[in-house]
Amino acid sequence: MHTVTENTQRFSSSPATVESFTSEFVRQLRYEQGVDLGFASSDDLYQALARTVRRYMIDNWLDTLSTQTAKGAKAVAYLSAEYLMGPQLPNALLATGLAEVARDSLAALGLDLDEIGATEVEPGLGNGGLGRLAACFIDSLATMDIPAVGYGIRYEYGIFRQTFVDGRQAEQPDPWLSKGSPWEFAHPDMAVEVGFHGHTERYTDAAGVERTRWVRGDCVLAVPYNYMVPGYGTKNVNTLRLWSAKATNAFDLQIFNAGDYEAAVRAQTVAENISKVIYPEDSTPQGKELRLKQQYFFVAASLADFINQTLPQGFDLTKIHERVTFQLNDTHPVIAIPELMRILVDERGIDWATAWDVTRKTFNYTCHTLLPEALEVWSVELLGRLLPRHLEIIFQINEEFLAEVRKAYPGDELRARRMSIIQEQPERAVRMAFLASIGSSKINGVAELHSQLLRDKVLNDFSELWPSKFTNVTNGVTPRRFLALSNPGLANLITEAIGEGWVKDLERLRELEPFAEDASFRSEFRAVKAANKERFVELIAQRDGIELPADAMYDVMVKRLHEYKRQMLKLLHVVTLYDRVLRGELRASDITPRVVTFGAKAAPGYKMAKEIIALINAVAKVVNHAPELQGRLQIAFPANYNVTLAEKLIPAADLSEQISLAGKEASGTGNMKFALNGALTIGTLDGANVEIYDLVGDEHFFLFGLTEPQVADVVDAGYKPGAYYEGNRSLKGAIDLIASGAFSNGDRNAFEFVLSDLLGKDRFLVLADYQAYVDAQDKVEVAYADQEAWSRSAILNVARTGFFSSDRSIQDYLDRIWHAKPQPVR
Ligand code: GLS
Repeated sequence: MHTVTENTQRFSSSPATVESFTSEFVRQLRYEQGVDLGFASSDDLYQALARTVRRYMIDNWLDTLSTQTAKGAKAVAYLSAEYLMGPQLPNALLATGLAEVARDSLAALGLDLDEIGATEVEPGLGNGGLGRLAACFIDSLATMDIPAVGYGIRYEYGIFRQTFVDGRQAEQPDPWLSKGSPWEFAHPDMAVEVGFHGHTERYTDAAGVERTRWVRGDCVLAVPYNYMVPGYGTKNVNTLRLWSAKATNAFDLQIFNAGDYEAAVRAQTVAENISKVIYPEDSTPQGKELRLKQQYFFVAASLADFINQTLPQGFDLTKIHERVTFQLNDTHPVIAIPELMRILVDERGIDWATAWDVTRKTFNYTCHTLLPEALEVWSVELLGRLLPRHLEIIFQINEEFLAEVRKAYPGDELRARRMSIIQEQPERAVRMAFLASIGSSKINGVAELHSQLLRDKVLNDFSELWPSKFTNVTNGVTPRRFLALSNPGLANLITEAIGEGWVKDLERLRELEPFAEDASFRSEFRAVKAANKERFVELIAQRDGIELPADAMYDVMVKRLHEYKRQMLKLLHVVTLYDRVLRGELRASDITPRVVTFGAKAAPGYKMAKEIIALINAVAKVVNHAPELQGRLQIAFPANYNVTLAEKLIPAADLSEQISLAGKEASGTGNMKFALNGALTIGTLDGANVEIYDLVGDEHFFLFGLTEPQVADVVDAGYKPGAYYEGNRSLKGAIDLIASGAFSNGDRNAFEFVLSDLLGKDRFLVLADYQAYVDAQDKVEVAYADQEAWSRSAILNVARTGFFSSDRSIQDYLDRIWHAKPQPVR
């Protein structure tokens, strides 16, 4: 139960009583679901409940729309291929302030709110941090009354459901829409046609001007589905508009009548495939035609929608930048840049120079990576075939841009070649990050260190040419979902200590600092943490059949499985403890009871990541049954880590593992959620860890590992992982134990793929950071033994990480990039 009290129904357009809520619920059940209470299935109950709650947001939503339209103020259009929303019902209850009323109404009918809520299937329309960030940002935009719309794709299948078969990852489809979504509003009447293929041709228009047009080869319909995005503590309810693909001509009756049923619906299948499934890739793009189609599909629909539906009729598009800023969430939507050029030049007859000036003022670009392999490129061949006019436009942009470079750096032909949008090797391809950088007003990284590395390394030539284009906006997370909702115990404790208001003004958590010195507050804080562990233990027993002790240190590493994030390093620590116990170097009774929890999906085509998952499960199987370690060390690896699980797990954590190789994690946002919920971080100076470390202070953070410049030095000097292995007894012990078959029924080759890479290449310097990590873990053990000091540190982590509210991120975007203003609904 959440009792964050401040968001009462005062923002609701029609305040609900238990009676009115109950009668609406029963009405929904009867007249929308078509069932009697006595016959309702759990899904009927969920659908009716969701529609009941939704009903209390709609008036505000429509008022928001009319307010924003009437004011004609500048809007933010967030273009993102992913929105990892998480469960909708609890957030809607929080925003409307209806949680208590709903609970009481249902109870009066003999129903349980939590039980009904638990049947919700979360929309997994994102892979990880990038998609979750987009979801946090639209929450903050709504809360801060900013006219904003999120544009994306309504994937029919979300991110795959992970299961383990013999410890190995298997992927199941996620048909999240199979029972329908009560949160969406379909508008087939507002569908937009999106074209592909075809060719371009020159022609002379009526005024005698030479022009170009794109003759599209085929078309699909983009059907918008609207979702409400309720702000917290405000009447403002923004819109998330997700596009679904439909065939223009679903069905060819002539072919059908001739008997070829499959051919008759082929067009439908081809069209609808576009929004069928989200690509399960995180940080590495897959050069798939369908993916480029998805990108153009949602971006073209979104631009057309904004221009034709949101802007007043006849609006002068040379002023579009005064009315909207299109934020490019990574490179996925970057094809929007040539698309706007095409609209302005080809469709509206605006001259190229003016159009280019306007386009650059309209877009801004956020880069979310540092991995060179994650910078998307599309082959010239594919782009030219799928979007011939866009390729021409890109070539022209490039030509003019290179002329500018040559003028700025006469004679520096190498530089011009480096900066060209078109790469020549290994194949001719369009570098989307370069196109984004050239076509945007501002380019931002997502943490201080990341933005610095963008300037100094990844986009160095561009930052030399246009230093003032570059800025930083450190990521943030919504305190609504990740504190108020997910950790009601802590939320109440905070409110009791410092009063209301912090949910919308998270820096106020600073006022908690003196409470860290108060023994009775610390004891209440520990009680909350203990209750959160109990709650998690219960959930995981039910969900996964995993039995866990509640009275242990919860050491948690949850994030996508990626070599650079170094789940291997965490695993080597566990294996080291086991190995040392086996050798008699360490008494098991000296180990602080710990539950090491992993949660991680691997991209289905990422072999190394999948092998590491198998290895973690193999180690877990042995360690969890080793008689020596009973009650001391246990690994929990629940399958299918998602937002729903995160909301239960993060509040239970004591130790947050943020151990990526310095210079690889752009920001991280899990790191923020853990600190905000009172976990201490063990981490490297990478991504936003750096800022967390600076804010919470060295005393309250377990820092270890090479820094980014040190990493560069080690690599430049010719890194030899084998030397670390040979030179470190406990590291050698751990690796040898794996190689001996101890975790694979004696099979010495089972993990050869992982181990030979580690000893031969180790691209992410796991072995180089091993000893520092194990030493830092020893410090964790000592620190945890002093529970008073530990809770003091944990409370200070909460008090000092208010900076990481996504409200602050959005304020930074507004001040540094967007310059849009709040338009509160009266
Ligand atoms: C990511 C980065 O890897 C994360 O470090 C970052 O926190 C996130 C949001 O900015 O973006 N980039 C990516 O492709 N997936 C991510 O999670």
